[in-house]
Amino acid sequence: MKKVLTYGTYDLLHYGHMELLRRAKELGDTLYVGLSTDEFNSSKNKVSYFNFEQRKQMLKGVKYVDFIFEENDWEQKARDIEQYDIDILVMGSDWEGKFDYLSGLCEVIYLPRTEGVSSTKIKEILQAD
Ligand code: C2G
Repeated sequence: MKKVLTYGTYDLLHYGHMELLRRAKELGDTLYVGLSTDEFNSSKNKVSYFNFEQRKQMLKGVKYVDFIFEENDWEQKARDIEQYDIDILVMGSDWEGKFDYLSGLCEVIYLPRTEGVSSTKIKEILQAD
């Protein structure tokens, strides 16, 4: 059973997120998602449109996702990989190279980011109304 792990905010769930989750799941059998908490986001000066519980609820509706846990800080990834016995860490290409330090613990794969869509763009449209 190959276990795949990815992280994100997954705010205003959109096609780019779905394409990432779909391709990540295709790389293994089980997909774990570290979902960033509102507190972690605020430490990145990032405010999501939907709160953690709402974002978690939406992700639970995605057939590719098997397990969701809190992403509270930048340091937890190595612990998560060990704890969940992860085989592959997958992130979008905007993170290219940023998690190579974990390649001693698991395979690290960056998938091409889906162009033309982002939570930021969608939020701007929502706030313009
Ligand atoms: N993504 C994508 N294409 C898009 C938008 C996002 O492939 N058009 C990918 C990102 O590369 C990321 C995942 O979807 O792998 C989730 O994106 P975000 O919710 O924006 O997450 P991010 O802010 O990148 O948080 O510790 C890592 C962070 O939690 C990642």
